[in-house]
Amino acid sequence: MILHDYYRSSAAYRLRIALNLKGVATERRFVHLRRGEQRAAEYLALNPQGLVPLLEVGERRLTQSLAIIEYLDEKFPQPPLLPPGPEDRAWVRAIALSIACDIHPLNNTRVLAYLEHDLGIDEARRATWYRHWVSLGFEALERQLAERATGPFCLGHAPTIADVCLVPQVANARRFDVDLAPYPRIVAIDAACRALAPFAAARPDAQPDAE
Ligand SMILES: N[C@@H](CCC(=O)N[C@@H](CS)C(=O)NCC(=O)O)C(=O)O
Repeated sequence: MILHDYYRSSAAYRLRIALNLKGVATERRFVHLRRGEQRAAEYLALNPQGLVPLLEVGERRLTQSLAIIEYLDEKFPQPPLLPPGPEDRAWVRAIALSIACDIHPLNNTRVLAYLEHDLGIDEARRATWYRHWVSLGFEALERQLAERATGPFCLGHAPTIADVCLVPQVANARRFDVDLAPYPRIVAIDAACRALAPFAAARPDAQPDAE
């Protein structure tokens, strides 16, 4: 398998965590997003969306981090990233999706670049935009987690797909100086996860392409 990756990509970070939890090694190719390598013809031929991560599995090319994580969970069932009960599965998927679909896309590189170059929004207002959408998402997440997250992780005593999505989003929030004080449950789950070797090895500054 070949993982197309970028150290600062939080969607790729999700996948690095999942691969580490599963103990699955891949070849790595790095796509430098700030230099625009995701828009190069040879990368678009692999992934027409021009996004990372991309996982090549033989002749097949898998895109979308959550779809790839579910693929890995089916292919390498241990340790499971989805809990056994259907209601619990729906719950952890909902946490993962609220991050991957409702928070992250509003603050993606190409969105921030559009605000800057096409709409002329200055850096201070772009930062306000960023923090607004993360805070709105985290407020709801903190309340949802308060209802169910009684163990160290989003659900129970082992990380799931919800934690795999939460940790990279918290890393992004820290990078953009989002005040995390109002979200003690999120901060505690993030700390519990990052104490685990598979999460630690996936962090952006531990990657070979980190600058
Ligand atoms: N929904 C996609 C999102 C992928 C995504 O947005 N990747 C970002 C990095 S975190 C990217 O490649 N951005 C390139 C760009 O914005 O030009 C997934 O979960 O895989």
